[in-house]
This record gives sequence, structure tokens and C-alpha cells, in this order.
Amino acid sequence: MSYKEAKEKFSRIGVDTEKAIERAKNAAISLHVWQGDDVRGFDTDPNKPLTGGIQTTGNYPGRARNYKELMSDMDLALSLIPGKKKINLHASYAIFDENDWVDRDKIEPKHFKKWVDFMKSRGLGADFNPTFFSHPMCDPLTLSSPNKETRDFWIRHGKASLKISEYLAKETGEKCTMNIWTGDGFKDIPGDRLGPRKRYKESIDEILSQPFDFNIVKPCVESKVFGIGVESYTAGSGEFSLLYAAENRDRCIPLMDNGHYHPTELVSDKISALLAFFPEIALHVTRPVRWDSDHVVSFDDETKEIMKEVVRCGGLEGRVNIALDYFDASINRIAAWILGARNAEKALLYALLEPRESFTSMQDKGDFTSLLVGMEEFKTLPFGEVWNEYCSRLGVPEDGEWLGEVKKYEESVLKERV
Ligand code: RNT
Ligand code: ZN
Repeated sequence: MSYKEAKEKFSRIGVDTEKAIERAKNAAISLHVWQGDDVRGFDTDPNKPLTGGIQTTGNYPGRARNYKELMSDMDLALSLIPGKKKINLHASYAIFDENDWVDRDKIEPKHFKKWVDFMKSRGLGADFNPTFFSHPMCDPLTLSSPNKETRDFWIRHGKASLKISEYLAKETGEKCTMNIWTGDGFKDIPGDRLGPRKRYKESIDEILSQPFDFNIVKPCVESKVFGIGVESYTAGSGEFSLLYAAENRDRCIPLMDNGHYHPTELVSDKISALLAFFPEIALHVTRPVRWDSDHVVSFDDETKEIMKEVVRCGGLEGRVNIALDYFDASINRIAAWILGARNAEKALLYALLEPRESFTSMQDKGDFTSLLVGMEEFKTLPFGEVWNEYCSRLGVPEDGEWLGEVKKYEESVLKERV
């Protein structure tokens, strides 16, 4: 079937594929640097264990070992993913000149200058994350630690990150989310649940008391139900993070990662609930398999449903900041980057093709028969043709045509990294 025929099929249900393509093109998805090097970063010993309850599994050869390798890998990934992109940085990806190393509480915008050059020359926006894990100052807690010295260190890190986020926003000319996530929590049943949460709250208050421009910097708080080694309690639970953002709506927005909830809870259902209260929210799109495993994003039901909700709720009009968050070291890391990002983009385009007005009106009229039939039949419309058309218009390979380039790069570049 040709794109023309597919277009005709969609127009029969009242959908203009051209409009969907236009809208998908302009919707930004933030690509996470940490898929390229197993969340190691450049600021501490690269062989240190990953802490904070997250885990990268696998040891596929070819991990990026420094910023040049990471940027080069990212360039290949970017050239094979359609659509508008931002780059999601972590503080641990600071780039130091020789003898210029400083600890995380002292990092400055200048340590991200090379990233800014990278983004500017490629027309990309930026997002930022302070890194509250994999560091000797985790005791193992950070912002919720009972030790003032520890908390103060991490508060200084949060403040330094705010400055960097503002710098990134100004330089790239796009708003920058700054996501606060800590792995603070306990393996076993705590004797005190309130203390760490109060300290966590006060620490975030302290970080956000530093002046910044909320129009261009969007601090987020990311919740989590549990992590490896912190199975019994997390300070930044769902209620904690949501209430924090609700109470601080003049300087903070909530962030939902779809790997961070009980397995039967769906982020796709939570988006509209949050948007009924917050002007803006942020998402980490991932794929949890039995736990927060951060598998490569798939073109699966929940990813499609998340994107449908983003579209239905006006998320593309600046209300939902979409970022990816997964890390798989068991397959070619660049292919993982590309596949997950293409799948997110695919789900977005798919969502934009939904006959939204007619589905809404069926629901409002109580015609649930037509709604169910319509939704089921939508599933077998020729979406693949529209997707391929989208890719070719944006100058990236169609499905079936990009992996060869990654394999070539693996042979010529990744295999040399031993
Ligand atoms: C961890 C959180 C967090 C991290 C990144 C690296 O469970 O999802 O967002 O994955 O900050
Ligand atoms: Zn996340």
C-alpha cells in the first residue's frame, strides 16, 4: 500500500494525516545521554557501582568512555531518529578541562559549555538533572540524610544545577526542565518515615529558594515507589512528590516516570488527573518489566496510551515535557537509543492520527458501542505507511533501513573500544 492510499483510509474516519505529520514534527522529545554509557558519567570513577537503586544490566562491548565518544555515538543516533529533539543531561556528564575537576557541589555552567556547543550546532534544546547518586557523598542518603554535612553538600549541588539549567535554557533558547530525583530510601522497614521526608522537603525548599526564572527553568520532582536495595521505603514517594509540586506550583512541576508505580497503576491514566491541576507536567517514558528495569521503550499499548493522553490533553501545546529514561547495556547501546526514541516518536504520531473529536463525541453521547468498535478498528489502519512517509520526509531512514548503519559503526568504531 502507498502513503496515498493510507492517507485516504485515514481520511475516511475524518483524520488528516498531513496535519498529524506536521504536529509530530514539532513535538520535542528529550533524548537522555545516559543510555550511551550505562549512566556512568565523567565526573567520578567510571567503574564505581551505580547507586540509588537503579541498575544497568549487560556488558555489550562499545560503551562510550568519554564525552567525545558519547557525542559521536549520539550524533549517529540523532541522525536516525525523526522529529524535534532535546538532549537530557545529568550533572555527572560535566566536561572538565585538565586539572579543572571540581566536585558536584561546585560545578558551573562552564563545565557544560561543550554540551551547549554541541546542542547549538545541531539546533537542539536541553534538559538537566542534578545527579544525587553514584557518589561518595551519598551516605547512602542525600537530600533526606540525617547528616547536615551530607544534606548541605547535595543542596549546594541542587543550587549549582539550577544555575546550569538556566544557562542551558538561555543558550539554547528553549525551556529547560531540571529534574530532582534521589534514590533515598531504605531496604527494610524504617523506624522513622516522617523524618527523612521532612528533611527531603526542607532540602528541596532550600534548593528552590535560590532565585531562577521559572518561565525558562522548570524544576521537577520525580517520585518513585521503590528501587533495588530500597525496597521498603522511598522518601520521594508518589504522594510526597505530587504534594510537593502542588504546594510549590510557582516554582516546581511534577514528573512521572512510568516505571515508578505499582505494576497495575498506569501513568496514561494519571496524566489527565495531574493536568486538571497543574499547568505543566513532565514525563519519563520507559518500559518497566516486572520492576523499574528501564528496558528500551517499545511501541506497546501503554506507550501508545501515554502519547494519546499527551495529545488529547493539549500536552503538545507546552503542557507536557516528554523525556526518555531507559538504559540497556545488553544490546548495542546506540541501537537501543534509536529504537526507543523511534518508538516514542512512533507512538506520538500514532496518537496524532486518532479521530479524537469523534471518539470524544461518541463518549459524550453515551454511544460506547461505536466508541469500542471505532477504537478497535483504528488499530488495523495502515499506520506503517504514514510512519514511513514521516521518516522519509524528515530525512531519516524508514524502518528496516537504519540498523545497518549502526552495525557498520559497531564494526568500525565500537569494536575498537576495548
Ligand atoms: C531512576 C529515575 C531517574 C534516573 C535518571 C538517570 O529510577 O528514573 O530518572 O533513571 O535520573
Ligand atoms: Zn526517571
